[in-house]
Amino acid sequence: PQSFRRLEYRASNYTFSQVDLDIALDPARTIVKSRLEVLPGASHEAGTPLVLQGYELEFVSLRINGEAHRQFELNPETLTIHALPNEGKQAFIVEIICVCVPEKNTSLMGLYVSNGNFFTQCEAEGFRKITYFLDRPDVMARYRVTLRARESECPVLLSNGNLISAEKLPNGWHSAVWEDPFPKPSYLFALVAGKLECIEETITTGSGAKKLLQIWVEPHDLKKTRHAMDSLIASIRWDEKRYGLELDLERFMIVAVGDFNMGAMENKGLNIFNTKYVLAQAETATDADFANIESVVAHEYFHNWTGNRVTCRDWFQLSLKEGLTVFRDQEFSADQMGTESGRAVKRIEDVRLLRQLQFPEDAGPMAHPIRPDEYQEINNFYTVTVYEKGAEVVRMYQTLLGVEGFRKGMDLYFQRHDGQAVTCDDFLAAMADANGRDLSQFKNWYSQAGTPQVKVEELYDADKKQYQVTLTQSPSANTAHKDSKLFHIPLKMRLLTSENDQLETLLELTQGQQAWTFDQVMSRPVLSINRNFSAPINLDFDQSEADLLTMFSSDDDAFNRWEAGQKLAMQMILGNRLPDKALIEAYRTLLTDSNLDPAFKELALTLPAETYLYEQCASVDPQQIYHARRAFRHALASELRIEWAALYQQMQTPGPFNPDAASAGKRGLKNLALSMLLEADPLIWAPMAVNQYQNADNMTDRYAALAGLAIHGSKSATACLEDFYSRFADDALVIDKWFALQSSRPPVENAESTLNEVKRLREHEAFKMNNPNRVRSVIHAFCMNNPASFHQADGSGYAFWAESVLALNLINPQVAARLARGLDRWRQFAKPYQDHMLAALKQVAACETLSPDVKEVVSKALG
Ligand code: BAL
Ligand code: ZN
Repeated sequence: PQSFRRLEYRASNYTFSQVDLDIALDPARTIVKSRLEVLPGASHEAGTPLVLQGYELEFVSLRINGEAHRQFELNPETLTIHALPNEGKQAFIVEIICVCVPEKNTSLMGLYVSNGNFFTQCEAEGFRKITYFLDRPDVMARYRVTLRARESECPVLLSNGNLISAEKLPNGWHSAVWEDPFPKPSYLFALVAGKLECIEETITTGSGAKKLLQIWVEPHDLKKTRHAMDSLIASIRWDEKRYGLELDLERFMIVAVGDFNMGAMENKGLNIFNTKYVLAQAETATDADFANIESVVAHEYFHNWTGNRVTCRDWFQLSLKEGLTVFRDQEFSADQMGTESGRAVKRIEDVRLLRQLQFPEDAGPMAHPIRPDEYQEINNFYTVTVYEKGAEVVRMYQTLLGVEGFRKGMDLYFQRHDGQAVTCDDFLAAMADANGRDLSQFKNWYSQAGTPQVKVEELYDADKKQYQVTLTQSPSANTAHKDSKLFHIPLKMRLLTSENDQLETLLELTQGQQAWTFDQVMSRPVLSINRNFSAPINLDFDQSEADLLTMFSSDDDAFNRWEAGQKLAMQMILGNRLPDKALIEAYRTLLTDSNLDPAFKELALTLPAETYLYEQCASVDPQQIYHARRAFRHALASELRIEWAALYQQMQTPGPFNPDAASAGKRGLKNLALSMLLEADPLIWAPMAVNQYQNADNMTDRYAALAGLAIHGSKSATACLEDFYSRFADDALVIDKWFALQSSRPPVENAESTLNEVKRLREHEAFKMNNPNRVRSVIHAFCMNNPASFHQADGSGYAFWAESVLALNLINPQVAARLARGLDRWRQFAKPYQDHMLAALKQVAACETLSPDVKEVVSKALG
């Protein structure tokens, strides 16, 4: 397979100034006419051919400067045009006609049909499935798009930018012309056509300009769009206030589609979203759904500046836009929480996700720097490393430079690069120059993979009242090599003392080992370090359980307070211990503290995920970890049952449903209490759960009750599951929840194995192998989100995985490749798991028709 390397970047030989597209939409045969104004590129060499990318297209004709042109070669992935006028030294016009077949497109890249409507997905390299093109992000052009379709089938015709005109055509056809005033790369092109309706609102932005905002959905979903619209307006306001960035187009549209590979896509002025991240109503969406919609709407909107106005020079720079935009959406969501403790809760959630998903990636065969050096299939690099670790790297600039310094850097970045396709180095230079800082060592975060480790050693001299901390950094064992460079690591710290007289300071660890001494420390302090998770590292700090308990009860940094509790629980679970008396009492004090945010309590009482526990073991026995964690949870449930029962009552939220952070936090804690009560005694508490299930006025409560019953093996679960299905049979997103709940159910004593149930769900009339949301809710949920059921000693889970990867490979390579990542960490497991995983990987690798996507993942796992 072909590999692409970052250092082999060459500027394009040719570029386009203007692109005119005329697209006649037909599911079976869409005719695409393009007119390209071609210019020699910055590195143009006279006489070189123009090589356009094109994939799965039927070529019809080629003209240059109005004349039929025959000097070209057609290959499966390229159209190479020779004998260009004037050796290509001056501008010329290329006109191409080609055909694509949207109804046959199950990859959901390029132009495809979903429920009778047309949609596109072009990032990263989908535009080449629509027409022959220089399909690379550094070729930026103005687009004028004419869409034609049968009016009865496609009354709505949308593309990027502004609507210029619309007209009726003969034979029941009609057309619309759209023009995007901003030059853009092809990956930001979009069209949507079909039977859709919208809600709309006009707002006035900071400079006084009027903007039209629209959210387009299938007509029956209109009632579920209010929250997305509110989220969009809040995002627009936030970006004006925090970064002085205004919406630049006359209109901004969001369209929801039920068949979509990712969460959403930031096409200029025409964002296309997975329905999952648009549609919400109290009865059908959980608090988590509401929060996710707000953050994804914000993320895509923020891309308008970080991604679209300033884009990536090449795909190795993906984190330039993604890391930065995730950081921006995290900050937005934190502000939306409305309180300091809300901000901390959001930070804890973000770090938990990073450590559950990104740390394992960085420790496995797909480890890559946030700016990768090499890939075979770029679709495989839309990873938690590029996104979430990328966001951590951006956050570290802000930690080092301060909020104001970071803003100065952003301002300079836009001043220098608006309208350009640039690199991560350009972003770093803007941050450094705007603040007069030397960030040359900080660059290593972009080039080295792996989670660094920082060892902490402390020394307190009671006579001298002196405290010393020594920090030693080392690269991750997975990615270290002889030329590994040192990182620039910002670590926030504070000495917790009974006098409470030490302030928070920022340590900058830049050498292999550094020591800091603090004077006038009157009593032995407890060190609170890497506060608010200021750096994405693993701490190697042998803190005593007594110190951890002190932090868990009183650290003023909410993140580290939470972290201390997690560390205590983790050590006990891994040591196969139950919570000791001191920890139970600490939990009890925390749960009954009426000054604490309920959302924080919920996080503090939620145990580290199994997959995070795996990361702490040299040889993972998944069943042993599952049982140790479950026993620990059971002890917490029983020992604190009086507190759980009281919280269940206290955390009720009477009155109409409100998805705001405070209400959601209460519901979260109430539902954790319910789950703990069911854990303590399913027989006693099942009737209360059934009552909550039946009488809930919102999905959060209804789903939590249903999940509690199913997970804890209650006899009432079956009837409630049936009821749930019939209540919501017409709502695809809710039926996804129904599938996912059953597929992610951990093993239940005396019940059928989850695998058998998953196999039955796969035969269910509502299961569709070509709908990514449905597949993710059954197959991915089981293989990637249900470790205790998936990792069976007989290897049956892995055989199911292999069969599913191979089936999906033929339908949708991206969805298949995502699932293929499920066995990345096979080497980490004990026998016999490891042997069965290896066999399953080899079975997939042996397939002769593997897509490049799956092939890259599986060969790296085996490599
Ligand atoms: N650019 C792909 C989808 C997203 O990150 O917003
Ligand atoms: Zn993004």
